[in-house]
Amino acid sequence: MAELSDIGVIGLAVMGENLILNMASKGFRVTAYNRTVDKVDNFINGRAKGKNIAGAHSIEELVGSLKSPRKVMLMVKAGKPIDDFIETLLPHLQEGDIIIDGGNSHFPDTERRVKYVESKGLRYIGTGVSGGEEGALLGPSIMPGGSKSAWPEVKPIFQGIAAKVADGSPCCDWVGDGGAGHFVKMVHNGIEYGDMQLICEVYQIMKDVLGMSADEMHEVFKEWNEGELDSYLIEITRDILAHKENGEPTIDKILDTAGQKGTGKWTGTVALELGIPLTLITESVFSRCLSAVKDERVAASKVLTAGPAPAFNGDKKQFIDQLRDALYAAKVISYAQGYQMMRAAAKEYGWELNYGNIALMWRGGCIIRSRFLGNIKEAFDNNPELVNLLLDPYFAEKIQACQEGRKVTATAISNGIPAPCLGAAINYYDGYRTERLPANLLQAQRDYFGAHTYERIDEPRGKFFHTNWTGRGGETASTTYDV
Ligand code: NBP
Repeated sequence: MAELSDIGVIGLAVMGENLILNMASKGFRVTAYNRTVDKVDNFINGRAKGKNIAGAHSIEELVGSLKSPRKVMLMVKAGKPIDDFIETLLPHLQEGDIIIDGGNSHFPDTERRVKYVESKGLRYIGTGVSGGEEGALLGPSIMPGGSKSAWPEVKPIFQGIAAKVADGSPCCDWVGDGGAGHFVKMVHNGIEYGDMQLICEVYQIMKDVLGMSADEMHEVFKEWNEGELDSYLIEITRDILAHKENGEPTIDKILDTAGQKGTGKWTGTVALELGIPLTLITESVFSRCLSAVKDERVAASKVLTAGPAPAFNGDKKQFIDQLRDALYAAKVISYAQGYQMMRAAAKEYGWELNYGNIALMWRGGCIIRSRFLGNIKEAFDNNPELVNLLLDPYFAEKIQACQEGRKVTATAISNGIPAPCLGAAINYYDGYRTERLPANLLQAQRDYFGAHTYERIDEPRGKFFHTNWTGRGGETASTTYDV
């Protein structure tokens, strides 16, 4: 009888193939299957040749090749294909077997699928896998959630193939029940949107306000990558700026419209549903939307000509330091908002999230990997109940030391350069630390037109008042006061 495999993987596109090769390189035997079966033979006779990888030409053959409890990982397009494969697999699997979805599924779908598969006596894991093609092959960040009893069964494989940080800790740990794994992956992707847009805003300010060349910017990003901004995205920006095509910077030839696949939009939508001010990530999604209407912007640039022309006559070196501070502070604020959202979701969905471990999972292998995620891990390890990252002593001190960075947003506005995410960051910071916001006026307006009532500063919380503002209204208050 042929040797049984540790795991089966369905889906031989870029992620599936590379994950299988990664698993095999770590000593696990894998059976590969794909809807279009030709791809199985191509893979087995190509990249998988001579490795501990078997090919299956049917679901029966795949399931029959696996050790019990069987583990089948789906690396296929998110959405209906996942539901279809679950239905196809169920009749062939036995109680206790495990179906794993490693694609970018939306977490409510995973919540539903966990319940459904568990109702059939099997177990289900929905896991975020980040790091793209290279990560999948050499070590991704893996964020699994779902049927907790399945975790010990897959842990050796997942932690075996995951990226490792300097002390050898794997960038993979159990996230939580239901759709928690895919939720955390969604927030990761949202943070990725924010980090990318922040770097882009800094790039445009350097280019258009300071008039820096791609080579000069390359040098600045190179230097930043050796300090506390050290991260994958700063590193690739450094390299992109140095890339030349016929002696000219390649970056200057690229059309300024950005695409998106939807995970940033999900993050913003869920933030609105949870009532979390996830302002920076949401602005980064809108920035991509605005970039996409290129023709409209070109037409508008000919009509809306009023506005300042960029001109800088300050100390360039000092301003570059302020840019660095603004970027660092805005990143901290973005992560603070992302973690607030995870706290809110944990409460809403009954998940027990370990925030320090989440930072560790993102510390390596994924697109947002960075040095400062190590500091975030420390912050939550020191205080797992930390309400807001900005209140952690390390980050509170750091952000207070970055105050010169606020001049960047002011300079961008006075030079007519859009910087929505840098602006969102400083506005959130100032809003969060403001003891008395103008919401007294807002609530008065609500009470004026809708009798929505208000609380008073000279009365205990929870007592509600209504004023007959015009003398014409009645004394009846609405019941819709909701803070
Ligand atoms: P794709 O997302 O391009 O999916 C290709 C796979 O899905 C192939 O195996 C294809 O089979 C299968 N498939 C499709 Br398309 N429609 C199907 C259907 N109706 N029924 C059954 N199978 C179907 O592959 P990928 O880029 O490797 O990504 C896999 C998952 O990982 C996705 O959820 C993706 O969002 C996620 N992800 C991707 C990346 C990345 O960098 N690419 C990073 C992180 C996560 P076929 O060969 O028969 O057409």
